[in-house]
Amino acid sequence: MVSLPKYLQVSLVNDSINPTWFVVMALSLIVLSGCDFTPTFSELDETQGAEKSGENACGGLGILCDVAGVAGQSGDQGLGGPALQAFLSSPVDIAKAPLTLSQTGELLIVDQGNHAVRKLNRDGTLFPLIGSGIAGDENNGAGQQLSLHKPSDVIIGYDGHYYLTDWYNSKIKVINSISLEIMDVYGTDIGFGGDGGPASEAQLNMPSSVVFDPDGLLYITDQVNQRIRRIDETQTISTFAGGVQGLVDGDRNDAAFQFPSGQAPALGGKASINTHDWVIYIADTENHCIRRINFFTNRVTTIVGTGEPGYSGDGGNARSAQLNKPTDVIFREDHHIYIADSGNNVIRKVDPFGNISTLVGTGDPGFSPDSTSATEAMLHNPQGLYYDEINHILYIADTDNHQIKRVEDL
Ligand SMILES: [Ca+2]
Repeated sequence: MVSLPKYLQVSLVNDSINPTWFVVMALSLIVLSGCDFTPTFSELDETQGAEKSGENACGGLGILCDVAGVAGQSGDQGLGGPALQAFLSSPVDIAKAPLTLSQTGELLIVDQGNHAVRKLNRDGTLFPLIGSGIAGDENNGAGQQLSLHKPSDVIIGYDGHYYLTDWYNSKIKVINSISLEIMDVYGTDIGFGGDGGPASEAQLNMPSSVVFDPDGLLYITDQVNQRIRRIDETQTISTFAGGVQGLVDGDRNDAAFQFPSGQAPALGGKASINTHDWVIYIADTENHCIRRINFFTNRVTTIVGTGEPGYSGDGGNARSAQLNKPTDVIFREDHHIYIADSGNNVIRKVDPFGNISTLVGTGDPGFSPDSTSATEAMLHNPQGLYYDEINHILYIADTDNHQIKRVEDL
């Protein structure tokens, strides 16, 4: 057991390295408890003293609903109260905590401008979870005693712990979801180095997101280093794909990506994984494309976009369509993908046949009243997505509106 990463140790101890176990556990608990993220009127009525203003009855297929934050207003006020009246600052990512944890399926929000991760409880109340709110890299304690610097992404590992991408610190922090203490840190300081050695001693350059493959190996979009790094079962880090700036498909060792770089670059290159088919999807932000890495063929393929920025192609094949600085892409189990087409202020959707459409947004930056039809509603530079497979809800980090929104989509 000695140098195994924590997530594999837990899995092996439980004799359950197969991620299917985890999904089945989560599904069965959801079924048993009948949990849905959105509280109903009756649930709130039963909760003495609950803030009625914290819930949101908005809903319906294709209707865009507010989840947290106040439209167009950045800040950190209102924690401990209704999320719809609390302030966020440039939120960029969302994840839903599994019901196998002691918590109850709450939503995690990466509140980048506040250097923090917030927790949205099922009753609609927003709480601080990780981060002091002051930019830094302190590790003296747990939860709010830790400091972060512009975190960009969070996922929940097969071990149930949080894998937080601390973007401006160029580190991946593994945070115990119960004690909220740091368990592991990958990356020492900004730069490039350490391939072939321990991930804890390597250098990353503004990593923007992490994903796990079904074997529990961790993949990092190492944004400014223009590559995907991999941490294997011995905690050794290597370059998995890319390494130079460009738009080159083919063998993953020769492929090239173009993620934002330079002084204070924009966020880019977030990825997600299709664990059924062993495919990683990458928002190749400055190539205005979505790329795919197939684990079996070891090839990188461009699947959405022409390479030129624009907003075109809805109703046709995604490969001929134009995107503008996509930041995030997520996969749905029935082989749809969603794209945070950030520069176009919209969310695009690609069906299993490769046809692209716009699910949310008009193309114009702005915001709209709660309960607006998604195709008539406006977003402003959305940079993060999460799809809740159980409830068919797409969550959107509407970054420049400082809000989290949701839309039901089948
Ligand atoms: Ca994420």
